[in-house]
Amino acid sequence: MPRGALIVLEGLDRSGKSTQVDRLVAHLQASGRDARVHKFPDRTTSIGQMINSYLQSKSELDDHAIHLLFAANRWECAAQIEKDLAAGTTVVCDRYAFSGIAFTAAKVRRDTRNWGLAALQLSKANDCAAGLRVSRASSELAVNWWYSLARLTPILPPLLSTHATTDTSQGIDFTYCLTPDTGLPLPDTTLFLTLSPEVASKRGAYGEERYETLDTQTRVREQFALVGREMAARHPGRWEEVSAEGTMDAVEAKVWTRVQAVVKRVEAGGEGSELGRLWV
Ligand code: NYM
Ligand code: MG
Repeated sequence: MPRGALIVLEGLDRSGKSTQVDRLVAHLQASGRDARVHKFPDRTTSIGQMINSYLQSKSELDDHAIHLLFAANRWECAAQIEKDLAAGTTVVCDRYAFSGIAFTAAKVRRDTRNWGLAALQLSKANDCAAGLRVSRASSELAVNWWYSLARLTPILPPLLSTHATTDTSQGIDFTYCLTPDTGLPLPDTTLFLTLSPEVASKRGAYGEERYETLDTQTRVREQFALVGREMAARHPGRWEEVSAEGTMDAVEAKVWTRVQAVVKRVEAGGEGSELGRLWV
């Protein structure tokens, strides 16, 4: 019996991924195949519950720690995915390691945040009302504006050096981001649903979750482009962009055409049809 195919759908929040995943599974089943969805993060496990609480801002975690939890959440499901594939079931993942890389790598770089923190510290030291505004300001612009004022005072340098050495939680290297998922089952194809962050944000209000802002989604989109480049270099032919700008039916048809071709190739067996390992 041929193994099942591993299919991944990726995209920004509100790109229509989950809808397309459901429709794809319906197509697979209607074509007589066994198919199963795996959504990441899988919030049902105990690791998934920690992730859920982080996404809902009920807990704070170091950027590395949450990154590793997302990867661990995939690893704890990897054996089941492989088992399903071996049994001939097609597995469709709603997000995978690529979201892991893009969302973490998109986090604000260390420098900016450290400047902001230092400015904040300084403002507290001076008990300055303007500085307190920085603590509530979410935009880097405000932080930078306050910093340009703050740097004119002599108290800043020692504060900066303190933070430069103690705060290592912001800004994570791209290569670091992809490492923890090395060796996971390699998707036979990943379809990246492209939608400009502006259009996505107009599709309906973002939810309450972390990362659901236009600013973050724009940075995530840039990182996804780098992920696509990495895939082209390391696993050519396994990353495809599919425009998600059309109607749901139009997107559904494009997704099904592409997936059908991949599923048939895997079913045919032969060279290159065995399950690969991500980044290996
Ligand atoms: N997310 C998802 C990550 O930051 N890293 C990951 O590894 C994965 C799989 O979680 N904004 C982010 C992307 C989403 C959020 O996903 C929750 P969803 O599909 O909205 O439930
Ligand atoms: Mg979401």
